[in-house]
Amino acid sequence: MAPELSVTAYMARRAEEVNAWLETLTPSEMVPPQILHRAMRYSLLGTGKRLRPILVLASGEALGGSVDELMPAACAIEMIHCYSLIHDDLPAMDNDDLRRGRPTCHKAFGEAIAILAGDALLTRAFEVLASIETEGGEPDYAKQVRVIREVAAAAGTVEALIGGQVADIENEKKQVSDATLEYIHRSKTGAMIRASVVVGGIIAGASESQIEKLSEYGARIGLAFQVADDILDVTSTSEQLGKTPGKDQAALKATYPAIHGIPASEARAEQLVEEAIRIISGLEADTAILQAIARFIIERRS
Ligand code: GRG
Repeated sequence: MAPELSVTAYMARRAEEVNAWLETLTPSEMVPPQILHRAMRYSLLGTGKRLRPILVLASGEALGGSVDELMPAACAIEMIHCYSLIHDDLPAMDNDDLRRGRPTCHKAFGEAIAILAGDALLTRAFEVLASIETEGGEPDYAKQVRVIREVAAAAGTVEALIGGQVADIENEKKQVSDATLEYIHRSKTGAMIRASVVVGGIIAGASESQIEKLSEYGARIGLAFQVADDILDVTSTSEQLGKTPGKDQAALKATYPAIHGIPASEARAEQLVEEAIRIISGLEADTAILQAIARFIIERRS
C-alpha cells in the first residue's frame, strides 16, 4: 500500500471498480427474461459494501496478482453473497422488507422472481468463475477448478453458508452453547469471507503455506465480522444499517450479545482481529491493506 492511501480510499476505489465489472457481468434488462434480469440487477447493483470482492482483490494484490485477473472471482463471490441475502430476506426465512436501504427483492418483484433471481445469481457466479484467465488472456483451467471447488465448498453445507443458515434457523428460540454459536457464525458468514481471502491467494499464485495463512486470517476476520454484525443489530438504526435492526432479538436468534453481552462481544471481536493481524503479518508480503481491513470489520458502522 502506498503510504498516502488510506484503507477507506482503497476500499472505495475497489468498490467502484467492482460495481463497473458487476454491471457488465450481469445480463442486461433488455435480454429476456427481462423481469428476472431486472430483479438480479436491482439486488446486485445496489449499495453493498463489496467487502468480499474487496478481500479477493486485497489478498490477491498483496501477493502480486493483477486486478483484472482477480476481478471475475471477486464479482462471482459478490453474486453468491447477494443470492444469499435475497433468499435470507424471503418470508420463509428472515422475512425482511428492507435491504441495502431499499425494499427487499421479493417486496419489489414478488417471491417467485426473488427466488429465481437468487438462483440465477448463484448459477451465473459459477459461469463467471469458469472464465478465470491468465494475465495473457488464456483460460486458466487449473485455477478455475481450484477456485470453483473452494467457493462451492464455502457456499455449501459443511461448515459453510447453507449449513450455517440451517443451524441458525434450527436454533432460534433455543439456549445455544458457545460452540454452537461459533459454528453458526463461522459457517453462515465466516466461510464465504475466508474463501474470498483464499481465492485471492490462489489466483495470485500463492504458495501452500501462504494460502494457509490467508485461510487462518480469513477465518478470524469472518467470525469477527459476524460478532460485529450482531453488535450492530443491537446498537444501530435502520438508516445506518440499510436493513431492519433488532431482528435478531425479535426472532430470539443465537447472537454474541444475547449470550455474552455487548462488552464481552466487543472484546471477542477485538481479540479475533488482533489474531488475524498477527497471522497476516507473517505473510512476507505487503499486508498493510489486509491489516487495515481487519480493523475496518469491527470499526464499521453499517
Ligand atoms: C439463504 C443460503 C442462505 C444463506 C443466508 C447471508 C445470510 C445467510 C444471511 C444474511 C443475514 C445476515 C444478517 C447475515 C449475517 C452477516 C451478513 C452476511 C451481513 C450482510 O453482509 P454485508 O454487511 O452486506 O457485507 P452488504 O449489503 O454490505 O453486502
